[in-house]
Amino acid sequence: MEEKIYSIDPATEELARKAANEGIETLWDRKKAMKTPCGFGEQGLCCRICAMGPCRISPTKDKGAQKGICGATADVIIARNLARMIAGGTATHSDHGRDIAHVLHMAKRDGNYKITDEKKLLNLAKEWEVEIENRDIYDIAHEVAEIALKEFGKPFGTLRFLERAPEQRKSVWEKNDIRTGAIDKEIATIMHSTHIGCAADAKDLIHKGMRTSLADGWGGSMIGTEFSDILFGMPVPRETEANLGVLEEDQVNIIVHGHEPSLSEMMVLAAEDPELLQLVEEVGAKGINLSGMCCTSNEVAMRHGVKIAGNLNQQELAVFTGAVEAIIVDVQCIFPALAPLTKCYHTKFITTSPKAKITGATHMEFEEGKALQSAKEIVREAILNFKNRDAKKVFIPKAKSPAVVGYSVEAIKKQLDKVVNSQIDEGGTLKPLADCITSGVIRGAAGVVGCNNPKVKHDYGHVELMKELIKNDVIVVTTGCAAQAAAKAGLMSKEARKLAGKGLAKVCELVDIPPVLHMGSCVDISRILVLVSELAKLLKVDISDLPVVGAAPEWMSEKAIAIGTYVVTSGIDTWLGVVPPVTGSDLVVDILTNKAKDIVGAKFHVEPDPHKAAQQMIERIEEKRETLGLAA
Ligand code: SF4
Ligand code: MSK
Repeated sequence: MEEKIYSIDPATEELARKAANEGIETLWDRKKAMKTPCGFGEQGLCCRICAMGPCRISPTKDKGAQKGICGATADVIIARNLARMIAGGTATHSDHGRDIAHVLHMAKRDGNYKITDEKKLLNLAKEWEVEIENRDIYDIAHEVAEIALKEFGKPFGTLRFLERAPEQRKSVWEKNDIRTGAIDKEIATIMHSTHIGCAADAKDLIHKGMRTSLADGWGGSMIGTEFSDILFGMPVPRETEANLGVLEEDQVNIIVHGHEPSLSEMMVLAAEDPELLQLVEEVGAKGINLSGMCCTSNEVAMRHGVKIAGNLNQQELAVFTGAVEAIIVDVQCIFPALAPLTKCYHTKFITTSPKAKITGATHMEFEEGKALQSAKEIVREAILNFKNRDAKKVFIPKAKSPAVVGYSVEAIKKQLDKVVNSQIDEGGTLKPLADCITSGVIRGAAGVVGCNNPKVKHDYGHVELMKELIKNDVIVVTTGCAAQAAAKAGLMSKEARKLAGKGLAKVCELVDIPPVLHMGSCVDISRILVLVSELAKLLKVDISDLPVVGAAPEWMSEKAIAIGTYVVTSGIDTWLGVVPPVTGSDLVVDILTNKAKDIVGAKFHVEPDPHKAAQQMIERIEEKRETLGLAA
């Protein structure tokens, strides 16, 4: 059989090859056109922070420039660049969180945005000591939203959600001065400290990066997750399908792509509008087929079962099927390549956010004040475009897999209740999971998250790593494009229990879950933080003591760097499958992959081979079990 070169996913492989044969450019062609990547950039040895430069440091010690014009060493330049990447990622997730907080602030009983999960809102109000007695639920919501918005710029104090961590973790942060203040302040401080002629101490810059990263996971991302649940509903297990085979030949195919659920939720509603469905009939289509790509897909799959068209590397291929009437985007992970590509097809490429206008796209601004109206206008455009489809160009691959998605922490607890003896134990906790871990039936847990990256065969890193982990009785929780890789590979179906080790398979059967749990979008990694915090509290240990590990096998974005850093800073060892641009500094590499452990009890590991990474992760889990005195 011919070797697969692009992807382990049959739909991607089929379309990528077809595109290559037909001379249609994709990310893999542009990757090839880059030829050998810049050696300075790969190692992080270039600086363009000021106009005295750009400066490049020779990778060979004692030969060539060893300092920038200002005197910055390789250590300083690399730590500065890394800190800026963390700030970039934190800003991106947090601005998403801020937008959702604004949406909650504008929610009203007769508006487009309503409160769906009152219980979650009331719990949060109590957590934040907001008065709830004899108050209208919308007044409470507005006050909670205002408090969240103040988390971005409050002049004093630390982030409220940090209090959700176990005491031991909070002490680690306190002792090391990593307790994060206002979200925007942390990001601004990094930008300030990394300006020409400011901080020049690599260790301190990484320390600042760690503190800022907590403003992502325990700040902006957690606000995004909590408020999305309050507004749009708590995810619960739902069946869906994943891969480009979800596109329908006889329907109007609309793909939502990007991140924020405020747009995609309205698209779900608009696609059910009777007037628009009438228009669908008039144009000769059999219906509207809404599907998603990247994290916005995870959001609507978790809450409505909307089908998953694919992950990051598949966005161009979706257009290449010739069957997509519109690809509607908001923010993040949207390839500008979609603009010229959609010109070769009938597909409308519609941008909606003032934060992400793209030359060559049609911009239809999504106005949250008249959200449903805006969504309907966008859907109407897509329907009217059906008649422009060229049947000769249509090629929809067959591949798609069934998946069960929607495992919020609350949903996991509900599943676990299936094995709770209500005579003895209270339900609604993670205790059954903790018991499975302590008894050794499940050896531990792994969070596998992150993007696709053409440096790795598409989905290979995610899927191979997850398969190896579940085979060894390590339960996997996943988000983002990694989750979509798992869904496409069938790892989120009940059938996947067959691939799990004996102990994990038994647990999956008893509590009726797949061995790989879809926990949502990238901001939903905050759910994983809540999960490990609750587990640690149950076992009366720090997060860093738990037999849990993290991995980002195909990461690519600044957001992923911020995530990796907050996961490590929260006490979880994290494996990266793609080498970050830091190898030009022995000092920075040593801090990240060694000394970080002395500060926060966890560190980064870099291992591109997913099988080797899995073995290392399992060894780490076993080491932690031994230290905790858990069953061998
Ligand atoms: Fe060069 Fe220093 Fe300016 Fe960077 S900050 S470009 S190293 S002079
Ligand atoms: S969408 S950040 S490629 S996971 Fe969240 Fe996927 Fe990474 Fe974007």
